[in-house]
Amino acid sequence: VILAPGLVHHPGWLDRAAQARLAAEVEAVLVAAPPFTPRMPRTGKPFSVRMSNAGPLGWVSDAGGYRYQPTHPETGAPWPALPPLALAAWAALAGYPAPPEACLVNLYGPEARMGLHQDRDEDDLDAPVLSLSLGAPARFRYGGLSRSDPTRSIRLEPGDALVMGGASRLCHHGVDRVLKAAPDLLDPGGSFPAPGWRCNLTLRRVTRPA
Ligand code: MD3
Ligand code: FE
Repeated sequence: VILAPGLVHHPGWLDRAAQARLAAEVEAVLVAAPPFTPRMPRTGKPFSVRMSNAGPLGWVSDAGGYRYQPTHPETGAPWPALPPLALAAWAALAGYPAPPEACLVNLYGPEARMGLHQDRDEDDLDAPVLSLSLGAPARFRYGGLSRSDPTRSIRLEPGDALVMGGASRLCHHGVDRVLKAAPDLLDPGGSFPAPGWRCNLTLRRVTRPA
């Protein structure tokens, strides 16, 4: 489903079995790189979203600013390898010859939100950004290149993929709220990382390929 030029929604791209396999891969990432609480530049105000990363580079934010770095901000360890299923999703959906360098893992509790912003900390703005959703559904909002442009929102469900490239690469976006999953007696184990929580993987190319 094309939401705007360059912004493509793939509902249900991962079936339940693939969601469970990806969740297991992300669980291993979180053991090697425990979630940290990012903070706003200058003010130090904590984000409501907790984060971790996989891949050669990870996105971090603290009082010093936003940046990509090769190591965990608290443990100092290199980020774990990119989850194989995330790499496979990039190969299938990104339409870009170079592999992703950063997989940001966003963990949303029931009250967590992400305000409207642009992703522009990457040197390579030709590469798309790929998002994969797990766990609870969420209300995702997107607008235009200017912060004051009108916005629309869609519901992102677990297993959905979203590709943001081309004319949409710098559009504003955010997460209004995490939603309650429809009761599912057949699969009470489908919640990741915990009941009522949402996990989003954001795959990005950071440096320009040689
Ligand atoms: C649309 N994360 O980490 S991913 C982020 O669900 C972030 O965790 C949200 O925004 C989340 O920066 C949304 C979807 C996304 C990512 C990048 C975009 C949508 C985008 C860049 C341009 C347009
Ligand atoms: Fe973003």
